[in-house]
Amino acid sequence: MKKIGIALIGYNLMGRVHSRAYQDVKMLFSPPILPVRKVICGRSKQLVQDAQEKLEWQNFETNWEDAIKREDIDIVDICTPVYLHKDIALKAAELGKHIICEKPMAMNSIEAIQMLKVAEKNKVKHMVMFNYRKVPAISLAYQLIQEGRIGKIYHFRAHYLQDWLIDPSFPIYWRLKQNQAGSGVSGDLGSHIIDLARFLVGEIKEVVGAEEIFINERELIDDQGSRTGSMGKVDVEEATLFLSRFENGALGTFEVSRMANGRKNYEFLEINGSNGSIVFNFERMNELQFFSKEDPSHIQGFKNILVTEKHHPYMKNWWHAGLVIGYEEPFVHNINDFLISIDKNTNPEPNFLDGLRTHQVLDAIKKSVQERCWITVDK
Ligand code: SOE
Repeated sequence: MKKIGIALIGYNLMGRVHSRAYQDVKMLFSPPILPVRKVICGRSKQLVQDAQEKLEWQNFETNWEDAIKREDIDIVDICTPVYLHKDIALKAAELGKHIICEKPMAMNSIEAIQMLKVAEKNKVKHMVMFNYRKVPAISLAYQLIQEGRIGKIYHFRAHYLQDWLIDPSFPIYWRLKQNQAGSGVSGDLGSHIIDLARFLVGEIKEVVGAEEIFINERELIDDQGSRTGSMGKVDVEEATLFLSRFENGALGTFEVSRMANGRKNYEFLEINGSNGSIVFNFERMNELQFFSKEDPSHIQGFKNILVTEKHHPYMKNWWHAGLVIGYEEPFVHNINDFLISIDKNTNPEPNFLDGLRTHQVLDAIKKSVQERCWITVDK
């Protein structure tokens, strides 16, 4: 059996999710190449050592360059704050290593273009971890749209809402700093629904947006993560709304927020077409609602499809019909697809071009907010 060595850079939430995904893909899927958790990397020796033990990695490093240059590493998996993505990805590509990168891919589209070019030049495989694409219900929605079951698409409507910034005493950590995260909620949550919009409906032509910071000052923390007692200015948006026109004529409505009280991870989308509609809510991620105008009129209405059958996308490797899956599984699907693409020498999806297209939409939203008008997405 072919094996492939992984270096994981970052051990927080995404590092933990990716670590489990490597384990699950090995145990439950039949990837053509077996991923081996060779080395995990993070700045704090104590924390990375704890993570190495708990997440079962063979070694640890505290310097990412040392981790990725190792001979036994073939895939570099980037789960760091956003401002580090570009340098790690460029170095990994130059060393000929394949790359998996968390979203948003970069600080902006200028960095994203550079990353794409260098990965292509060095002929390495690249993936952006837009996990929601690989939720079986979303893959089924894609299939229904491709089969023409909802007809010509008129509307795409999406919200992605969380509430962890509602507490004014929540401090400024890296996700609330422009120079480390690149943007606020737009890049973090908006990038997911922009990716889903592109995946399900098509390219976005133009946008008009509004954004807000409701709590302008929050407590600063030091390098160790301890509160300092001094206040700092929040420089990334907490909520963003935007409208879009797609190249195929559909209209889009998007809303993302970290200030939507009571909403923990409410990712909702609805697509209306000439022949039917589709509704997805991540809180019920094993279900897809489908309305078809083809149904006889006396039984027309939204039907709820439980997407757990063996014939549903990605479900044949999981349990049996009716046994639902959760947040982590779509990461397993992405990693399995990535390993297949390395083996077959094909292009994995979503890849750095998808990451770049998302950034081009994010940049257009930012410009629209600044100029208070519609902006054409620059491709
Ligand atoms: C933010 O709270 C976050 O962890 C995002 O960064 C992830 O991409 C999303 O899947 C869940 O929420």
